[in-house]
Amino acid sequence: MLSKPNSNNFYTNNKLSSYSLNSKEELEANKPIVITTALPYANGEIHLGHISSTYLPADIFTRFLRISKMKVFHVGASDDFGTPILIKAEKENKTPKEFVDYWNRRDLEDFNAIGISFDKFYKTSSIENQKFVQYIFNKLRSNGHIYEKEVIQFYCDFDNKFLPDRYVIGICPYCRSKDQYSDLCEKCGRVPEEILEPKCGICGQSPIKKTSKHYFFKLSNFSFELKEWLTRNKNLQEDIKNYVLHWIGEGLEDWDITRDLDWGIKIPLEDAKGKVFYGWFDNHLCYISTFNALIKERIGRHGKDIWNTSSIYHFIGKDIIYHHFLFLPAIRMGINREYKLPDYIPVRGHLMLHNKKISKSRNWYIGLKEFISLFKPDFLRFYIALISTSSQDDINFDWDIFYSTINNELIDNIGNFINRTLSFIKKNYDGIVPEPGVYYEEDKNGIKAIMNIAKDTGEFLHKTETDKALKTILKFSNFFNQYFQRKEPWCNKDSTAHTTLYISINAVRALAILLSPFIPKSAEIIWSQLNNNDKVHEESWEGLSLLKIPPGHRIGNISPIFKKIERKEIEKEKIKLGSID
Ligand code: B3M
Ligand code: ZN
Repeated sequence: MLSKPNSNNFYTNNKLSSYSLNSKEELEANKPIVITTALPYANGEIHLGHISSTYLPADIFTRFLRISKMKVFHVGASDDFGTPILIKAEKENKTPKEFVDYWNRRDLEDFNAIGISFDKFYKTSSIENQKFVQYIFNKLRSNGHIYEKEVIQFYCDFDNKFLPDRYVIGICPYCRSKDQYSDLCEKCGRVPEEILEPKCGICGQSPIKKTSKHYFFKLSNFSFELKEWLTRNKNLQEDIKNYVLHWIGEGLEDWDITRDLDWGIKIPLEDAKGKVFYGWFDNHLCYISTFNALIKERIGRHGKDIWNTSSIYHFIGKDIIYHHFLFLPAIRMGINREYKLPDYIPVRGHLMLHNKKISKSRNWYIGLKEFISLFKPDFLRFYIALISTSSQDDINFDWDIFYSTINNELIDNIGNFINRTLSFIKKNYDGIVPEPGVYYEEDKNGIKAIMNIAKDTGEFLHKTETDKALKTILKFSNFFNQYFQRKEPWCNKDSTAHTTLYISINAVRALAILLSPFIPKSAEIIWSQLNNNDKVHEESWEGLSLLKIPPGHRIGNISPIFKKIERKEIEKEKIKLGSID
């Protein structure tokens, strides 16, 4: 069963016909892709829940598309307006602007530290967003989708203030949960029409009611169009679509988009002094205004045409479905789709911490900054990516499973294979990749595995199924560990061993590229130990399935890529967290 390919060029130069990305129409057309991630409120630090529900899945997807040579733009921003921010800034004796500027910087620092790679991270309070939001409002108004109405507002006589949204706390009229904000029930995800047993959020007294003129967006104008859009769009998760359709069936309430506050985007009308837009009117528009600002910076053009010819992805967590499946598309419909609607809205569930809901106030919580001061950011990315399903199901962070996943899967499986291949060549061949000799069945299977892996993993990544993609990579690495073990290249230095090492080093190369969307820093280290001149992220996904490391190539300086986590480090974190059942 011995055979030898005519020439190694067969593997190195051929374009692999088995691999094509034509499963999606945008890839065929090489359409640009716009990726947005839900905007973090500028009032507290990024924690593991944010990373797992939104930013990491989006970043892995972004990095995968970049290395697949797609034109991709990932935009984000801090969400700077809203009453919780005002309340917190007041407590800290800061102006709202000082307060949000601090958190905008801090968020970006934290995102950078964990490798979330934005093309632009901006803010809802940017001048561009303010102008854009006012433009959209005027357009909605001239299209007849805005009306004025006197509303009876809560007013606290004690604090001398109108009390919008989070300044009022009470019982959700739908699900009867206590201590819910008047603008969003965190239990059932709905927006209460009228909260029950209201209390002032500042002083705790019962507020009185006063009238004030507000502007309303006629969400009800769009019931039919929304239904049609939801039904037609095949890319949206079915279960979500069904209950959003159910909400529409129950009848949509118009939205009050005005607040009696100073902090916010001003309503561009003479008789609307002292009023600003509701945060949920302006924040999702910041996806577009930030994109436009990015395109202006990059190529000096208006972004509209590019937006409208791109595939649009909005990555969100499941508690903001209502806003992204109804409010956001309706507003785009209300401006005659001057900016196109999303093609995809990947929605993910919450991250639980040892099976309990994350809560900062109950100290059941792990801040991102603290986490990465203790463990490599790539460890967190690897673990979360492996458990993150592309669905609304909640996933669970568990210190013991984190420990075993990193030590057993990342280090004993992937790290071990990479390290043993590199160090074997270093020690026994002076760091020079030997010329392959005979190819046995197993060797051919190894080559096949390399040739198929770009496609197999790419298909999952394309559907933002990071967990399945990473499991496929783990299988690949496991296969090569066994291959190396069975071939026993340490027994002799003949051509059998040479073939093994030649194939193995090319599998290491494939792994570096495969892992680059998941653990980008570690992938660069693997790449430099292979002694490649460029950066791994400059490679191409398609090319990872080629055997591009030739015989005679000299590998670089090597050292173990990862260091195992010690049991005591984990025990310390568990103690910090307190009672784990
Ligand atoms: N700032 C965060 C949240 O409700 C909110 C998202 C806005 S996305 C346009 O989770
Ligand atoms: Zn509720």
